[in-house]
Amino acid sequence: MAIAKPIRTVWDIPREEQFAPGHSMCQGCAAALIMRMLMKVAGKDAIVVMGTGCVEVTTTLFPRTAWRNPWLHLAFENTGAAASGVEAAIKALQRKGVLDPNRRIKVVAIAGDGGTFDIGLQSLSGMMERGHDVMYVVYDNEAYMNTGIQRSSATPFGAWTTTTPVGKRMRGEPHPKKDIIGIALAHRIPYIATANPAYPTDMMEKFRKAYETRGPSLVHVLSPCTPGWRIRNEHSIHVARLAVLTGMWVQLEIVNGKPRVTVKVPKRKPVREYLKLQGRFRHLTDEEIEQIQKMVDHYVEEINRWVGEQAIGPVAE
Ligand SMILES: Cc1ncc(C[n+]2csc(CCOP(=O)(O)OP(=O)(O)O)c2C)c(N)n1
Ligand code: SF4
Repeated sequence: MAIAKPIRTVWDIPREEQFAPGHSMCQGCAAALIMRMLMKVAGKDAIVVMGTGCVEVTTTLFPRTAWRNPWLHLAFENTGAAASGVEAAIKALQRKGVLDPNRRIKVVAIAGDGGTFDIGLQSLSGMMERGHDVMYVVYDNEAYMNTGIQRSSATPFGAWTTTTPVGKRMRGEPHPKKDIIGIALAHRIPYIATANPAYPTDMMEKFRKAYETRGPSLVHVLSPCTPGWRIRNEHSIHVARLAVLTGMWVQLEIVNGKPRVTVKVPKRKPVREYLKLQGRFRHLTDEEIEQIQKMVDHYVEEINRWVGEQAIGPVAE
């Protein structure tokens, strides 16, 4: 039985709220929106397993909680392992008849980019490799935000963070972003997607499909962070959309290894438009922006070749 109806337009978005207001996320935080939309789709029968990060520290200020679902807090490094354990326990209880075997109870694991790309990578890998029936959502704000904006391996090339400062010896993050989708692909899991809160119905439909998948699924969501990206509160969704329109972020869905682009961009905007709104890129020179443009052009070429069509077009000013 389908869990939620397909989400094609805003009219399909469930009205029920499983994520309560009153948390302490920053104004303009995209992760707050992402969690609200995720939980609308997941509904009442999800068990949330969460690694340490902004979402966790801001939504569970003792003695209150914003989660109307069963919720388990994990250390940074073991979100995937704990999610696997909860899923195995559900199976065992259903087998013994303690829980209704026909009830679809799904484990939803949530972690930041630091908790996923870096410290939690081994436990995520184990979860995917063993084939657990877990939906894993990584909200990627591209740094360790709740501890004060330290870089992660998801921080993009050239971005300022407190551990990739801008000075004589360093010009922000020196490495390109780690390819978490490539890592998930190597595990041959049935459902992988990238999503973005500027495209809410696309994002929620991906959450729905990931939730419905039997076996491991991973949704990688771009999550603009107002203090960490040095953006105005009211710009977070605008910036998220520019990530797609410039080709910095491609909206992908990979079902059983077959990729497609869900939001095509026939004419791409120059990356400068994405970078110029963000204080973390303020120091970049014209040459450095050109270097990032070339990196994005190359990435877009690779994606187009992979999906077998020109899903993302050339830069048109
Ligand atoms: C092994 C370990 N090292 C360091 C920490 C401290 N710590 C807690 S949350 C966090 C950063 C989390 O970053 P990310 O997963 O990107 O989430 P965000 O805060 O950006 O939402 C760190 C370093 C920890 N809890 N455990
Ligand atoms: S620091 Fe960033 S990710 Fe964390 S709550 Fe604030 S806006 Fe959201």
